[in-house]
Amino acid sequence: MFDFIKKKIKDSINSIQKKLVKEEESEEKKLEEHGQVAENKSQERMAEAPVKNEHADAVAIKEKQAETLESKGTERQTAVGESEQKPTEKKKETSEESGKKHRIFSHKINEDDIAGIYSGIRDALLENNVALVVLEAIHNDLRENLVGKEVSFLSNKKEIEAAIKKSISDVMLEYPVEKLLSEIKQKKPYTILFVGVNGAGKTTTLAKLIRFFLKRGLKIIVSASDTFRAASIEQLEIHTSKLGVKIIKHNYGADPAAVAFDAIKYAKSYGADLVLVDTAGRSDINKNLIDELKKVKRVSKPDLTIFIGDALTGNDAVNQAKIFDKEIGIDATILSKADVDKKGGAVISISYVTKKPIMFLGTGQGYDDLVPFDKEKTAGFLLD
Ligand SMILES: Nc1nc2c(ncn2[C@@H]2O[C@H](COP(=O)(O)OP(=O)(O)OP(=O)(O)O)[C@@H](O)[C@H]2O)c(=O)[nH]1
Ligand SMILES: [Mg+2]
Repeated sequence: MFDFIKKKIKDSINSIQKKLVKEEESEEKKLEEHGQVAENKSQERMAEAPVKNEHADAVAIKEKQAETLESKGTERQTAVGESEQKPTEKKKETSEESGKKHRIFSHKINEDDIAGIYSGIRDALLENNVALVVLEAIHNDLRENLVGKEVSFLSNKKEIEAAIKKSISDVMLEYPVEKLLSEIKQKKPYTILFVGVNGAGKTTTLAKLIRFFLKRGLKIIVSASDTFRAASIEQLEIHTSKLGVKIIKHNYGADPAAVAFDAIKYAKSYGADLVLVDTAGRSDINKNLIDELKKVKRVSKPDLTIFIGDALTGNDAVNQAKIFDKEIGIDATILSKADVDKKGGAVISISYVTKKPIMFLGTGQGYDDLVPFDKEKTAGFLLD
């Protein structure tokens, strides 16, 4: 994930670094000129003095030159942060000199710098399907975090990287697994409804969650509420029999809401902790699908409705999530196929646009390929 954006972020940080090097070089040049003037003045003074002891004068000139050179050397060393002088050799700084060094060492980040950093990453984020509103939020956050900040020559890279990471992490919302598990404990049975377009990964993600919840000792009933797509019931049955959980099913064409109703009834009598309701998708979000899901939701009264989006589809997944939220109401998102998504735009945008947190990322086709979403870790991948 984020392969393309990573390079752009590095490039924009490097351009700030170059700017700092230029500033430093021009400050250094000024200091050198200052040193040269002092040297010339001292030579003029010596030339004007009466010739008493030529040898002593030559020594004095040499000493003066050495002193000037030494002080330049000290500044050069310090400017690259490699001062190896012993404390006893250190020349006492005047306040003017220390002010100059301070200027060499640090740089106050201004609007121009932010424009530079932002223009570098903006196009990359856009090309990677990050939504425009999300870009604006990242830009504002960068401004807030960085303008006026004094960065040192040596640490600026780290500080800018940290600010970019924070700005991107700030636009994402996460649904902690602990929160989900504690909610499940408080209601029996706890019903989760899975919605999304066809092929998004609903059934596979539901199967991964069976594994996840079984590992935590929870009793699960599955509702085969996709009665629309051919072979959908068999596909789910393969998973439930492999994982060893009970499935409630009707025939194809039956009312999906009635299946969910029966599954919840069975779960109550069986003392199950969880009911996971699989639903059908459609190639586009049409009225039939919305009406069907509205009815399933009305009948099953889920405690949680999760939108499953295919991360590979980028902005399409974000727009679908918006529609599902408006029409049916969603509480969280799981993005599947993050393992094959090189861009990462949906991951960055979806929670900002829907204001609903991301719960997990699907990272493969195996039952264990599901990782709790961690926004800081995710933003960290950008700078690896
Ligand atoms: N690489 C990868 N493939 C995935 C992931 N999640 C699902 N898939 C694959 O995506 C395809 C569709 O997954 P399904 O779970 O059948 O999707 P669905 O939303 O239930 O589709 P419908 O039942 O047709 O609505 C399958 O081939 C899955 O193996 C994932 O996290 N990574
Ligand atoms: Mg399915």
